[in-house]
Amino acid sequence: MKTEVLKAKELTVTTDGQAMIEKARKESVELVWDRYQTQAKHCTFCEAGLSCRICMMGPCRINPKDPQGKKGVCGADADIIVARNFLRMVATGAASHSDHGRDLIEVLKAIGEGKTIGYSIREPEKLRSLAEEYGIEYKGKGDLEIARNLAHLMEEDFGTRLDSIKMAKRAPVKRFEIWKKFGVVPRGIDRETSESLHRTHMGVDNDWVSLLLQGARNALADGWGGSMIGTDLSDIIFGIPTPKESEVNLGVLKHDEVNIILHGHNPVVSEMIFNAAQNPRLLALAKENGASGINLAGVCCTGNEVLMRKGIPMAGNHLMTELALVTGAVEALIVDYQCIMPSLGKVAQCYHTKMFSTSPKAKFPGAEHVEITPENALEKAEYLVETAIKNFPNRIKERVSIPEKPVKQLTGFSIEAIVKALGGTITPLIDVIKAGKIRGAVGVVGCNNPRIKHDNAHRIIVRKLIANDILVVDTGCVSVATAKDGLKVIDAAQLAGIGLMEICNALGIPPVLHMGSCVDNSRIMVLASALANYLGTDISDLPIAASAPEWYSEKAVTIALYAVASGITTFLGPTPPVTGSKNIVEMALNGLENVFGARFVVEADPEKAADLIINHIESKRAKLGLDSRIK
Ligand code: SF4
Ligand code: MSK
Repeated sequence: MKTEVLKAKELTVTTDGQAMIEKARKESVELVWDRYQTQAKHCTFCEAGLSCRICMMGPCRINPKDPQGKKGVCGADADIIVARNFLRMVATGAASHSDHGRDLIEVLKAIGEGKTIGYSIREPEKLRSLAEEYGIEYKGKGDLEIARNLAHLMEEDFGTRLDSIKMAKRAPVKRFEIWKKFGVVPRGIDRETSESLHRTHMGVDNDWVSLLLQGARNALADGWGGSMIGTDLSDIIFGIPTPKESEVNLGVLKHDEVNIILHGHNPVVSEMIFNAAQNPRLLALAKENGASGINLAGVCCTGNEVLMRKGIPMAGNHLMTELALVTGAVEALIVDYQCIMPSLGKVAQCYHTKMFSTSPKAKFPGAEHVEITPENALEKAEYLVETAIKNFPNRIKERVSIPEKPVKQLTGFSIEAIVKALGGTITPLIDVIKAGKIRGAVGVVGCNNPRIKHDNAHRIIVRKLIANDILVVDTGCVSVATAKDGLKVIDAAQLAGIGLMEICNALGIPPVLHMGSCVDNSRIMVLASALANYLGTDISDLPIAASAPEWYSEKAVTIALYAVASGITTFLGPTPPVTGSKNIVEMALNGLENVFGARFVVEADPEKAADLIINHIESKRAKLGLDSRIK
């Protein structure tokens, strides 16, 4: 079937993206949008969540037009099939974040045991505060001993026999009681994921409500467990992010330097590449090879990690990863795991770019595998940087195009940084929300998706929210979209409503605060919890919301579910594959309000989605007895 070639302007709102799509077309490089189009019309059974292939009596599918009609061979109806498929998505997302968290525990353990060169405890105070939370008697102990003890107890959290993981207790008491009431207090992190897979085997849990509640428990084990451990340990090992200036878009690549792109999610590898890129021997080698320096740039969430802590510039988000290579200016693409398209090795081979995989869990076609462990990380990182440098003379100058000048951004808004900007306590934030200058806050998070014009929904929603005096915090790929749109500089306060503008100018902050990578949504949970505790209420009472306008990933499904289960109503762009079950749709859009005090809202039109979010914030204000702009 011949498919229409869409113009670059129809695929992305970003001008650097448009330029590189056009270059790729001239150079016959296949991109994500080309493959999306060749998939033609999506299967309506799969889109509705009504196809099942979990056993060899099937595969089976139920007609979306007659969902109450035919059953699967085993007798599963539409509700069971949709719920099982959904729970498997949640389990995969939870496994991904939590395995990332586990890798950081292993680094902490290696530091404690003195087995690693290059990693250290950067934040001893945060280490001690976490040790206290875990009940470790730390007085009189050195950092390394505390690190060993903490690593041990955090490993226990993955398979604990206790009835709750440790960090779930960070939630407000009222929230924890709701979790208890509905039987969704997260137990061991691995246990929840493993149980989800068990329940979705043929002939185990065949009650759609029970399957969905297990989804909530599994998601909470991620949000208040695996992800939270990932964030806190990254802070301890690599430093708590503080506000710093940086730049964004493909213009951060340099004509005269060795360009190395860092992609994936875990900062363990990128931290060592950063160290290696400071090595005087390698800097001299770069000069010998005709380059004036070594330039690191990030993409996706590894990019967010090194941007938040080191100010390393950001080249782009999920749909920009292939396009970064199309510049022809990248000597090496170094990846860890998650959201790394298998196509990248092939795109790299269209240029002189060398691609390296580094995790034993994630290998890629067209990539050289250089396995990095806490023990060998510095040595291997130096090898990777050296190989990139030696590749610089292979750059074909005629094929290089770095499309535009970078945009400035202010990043690094950890909770600690936000509290510091507020003068050391969250009281001023509560006060300005009460006074109505800031109406509320929204976490805009998540990915890009080739089904949607790249970054378009992110820009529209975030601009409209700040114009209506709603503070935006963002993570993941959204954070790149808003930075490229110029919303992460203090001057962007001019685009905010009068109240938010006044606060941003007074504090010297942008109206859109970057809180990190996708595991760092856990920071948003902790902040929401602190606000609720301050007011002696529950998270679901606060004038806050979450939004994922362009999500694609199973991790995003898990994040959205733990946000709702934590009491935060979540607005989605793309519709999740659940429409085959009327019961589940009704539960997601309405019924969950009676369980968690929050629900899902699906609205693909970003203008309408922004209006719905604003309305939600104003209605929460009214319920709290604060002034409301609801007409
Ligand atoms: Fe078909 Fe049931 Fe097997 Fe699924 S579990 S493939 S619905 S027989
Ligand atoms: S990288 S999960 S596309 S945010 Fe975290 Fe971006 Fe989504 Fe991956």
